[in-house]
Amino acid sequence: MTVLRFLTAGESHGPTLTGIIEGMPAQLELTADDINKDLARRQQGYGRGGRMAIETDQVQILGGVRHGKTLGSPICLAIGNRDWENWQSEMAAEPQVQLKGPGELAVTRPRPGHGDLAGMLKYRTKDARNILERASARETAMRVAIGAVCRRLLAHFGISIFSHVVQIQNVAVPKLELPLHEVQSRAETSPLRSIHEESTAKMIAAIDDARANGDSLGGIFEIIVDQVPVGLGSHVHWERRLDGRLAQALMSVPAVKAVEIGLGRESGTKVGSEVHDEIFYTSSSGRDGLLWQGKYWPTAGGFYRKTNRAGGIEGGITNGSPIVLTVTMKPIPTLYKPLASVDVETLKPIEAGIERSDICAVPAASIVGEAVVAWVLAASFLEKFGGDSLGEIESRFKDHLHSLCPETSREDDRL
Ligand code: EPS
Repeated sequence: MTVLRFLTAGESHGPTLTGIIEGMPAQLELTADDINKDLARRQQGYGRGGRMAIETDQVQILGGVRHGKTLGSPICLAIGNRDWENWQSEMAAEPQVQLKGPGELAVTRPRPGHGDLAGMLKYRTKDARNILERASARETAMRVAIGAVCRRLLAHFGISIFSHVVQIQNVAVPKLELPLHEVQSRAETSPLRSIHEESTAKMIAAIDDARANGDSLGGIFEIIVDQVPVGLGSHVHWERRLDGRLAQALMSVPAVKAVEIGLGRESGTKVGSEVHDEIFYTSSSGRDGLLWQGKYWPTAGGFYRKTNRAGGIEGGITNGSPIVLTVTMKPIPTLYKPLASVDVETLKPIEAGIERSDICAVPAASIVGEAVVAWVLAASFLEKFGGDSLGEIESRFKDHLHSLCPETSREDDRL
């Protein structure tokens, strides 16, 4: 079923992060710049730590692309870690004879909330570095690169994905009725990806407070997928339901603790008539829709809704409304004023270790969220319309859009 797959490898302070995507069609325009833009977006946001001052993430495309277009072969990506320079002995692949023993560089004070202790017990090591290097959110740089490739595919078919931060700790952005392009442009120019300047100032103050107290902060962000056609995902089997797949992908982003779709948790507190989106139909083709090949295509034929409480998914299938996801991130586990822990070597109580970290990374997490959503959508897009080359996919996509409209689905309109 899944025609698209990827693997990533690489430690936070190792030489490089690597990713391979298999299943992308041939002929898709793709350059390193397309990917670097998203890598730069992930590095921003008020509240980040020292690492982002060291790195300027840049991708190298090592396979699968020739003269600016994909070949249909596996796409191999690499992002070097500049910080590797400072970690060459600690993170060397070869045995290090100058070290006194395996414990010399060991990190033995696990941080509550991080993967340190559970990972050490699972992988039978007394050095948390063997765990934290891969549990680190550094790994998300490659997921953003892979998501950027998926975003190119989706953009070719008119589908766009963006995000904005709606809460940091207890500072919530008020609900504003803004056109989606305005939400997007405000988020892109805000230091916290927030669409409301007053809230941004309060969020910055909250982050400054947390920093002064040696603490960290989480928050909530929203992801919107716009101009998505009806028919991605399926109701027929559990693992094909798009809502389930999106939730899994988003929950796999470090520190994400909750994912909501549409009304989300609020839907459990309302009656059905306040939750479900009534169905209407218009035969006029002038309604806003998916802009593709210079023409607006209604995303669900002529069917439309006046509300979008479902968040764009019914029965595990996109219904033509924008997909709206709300994602909650917990505070980062590294605290500069550490919590209680136990030294795994001495088994004595001790303060948790301190690894360089961020105070708040919610804006960065929202870019990672966009990327993993792009991945899930690209995979389900290729399941529905897939082919070896872009042209083949375009034919299938056009056929689907035609089939949705009774007025255009005549046999002679088909490709
Ligand atoms: C991050 C890289 C890490 C952290 C942060 C995010 O680099 P370093 O550990 O060298 O500072 O800054 O990771 C975490 C918060 C974490 O818990 O691992 C990145 O590239 O986003």
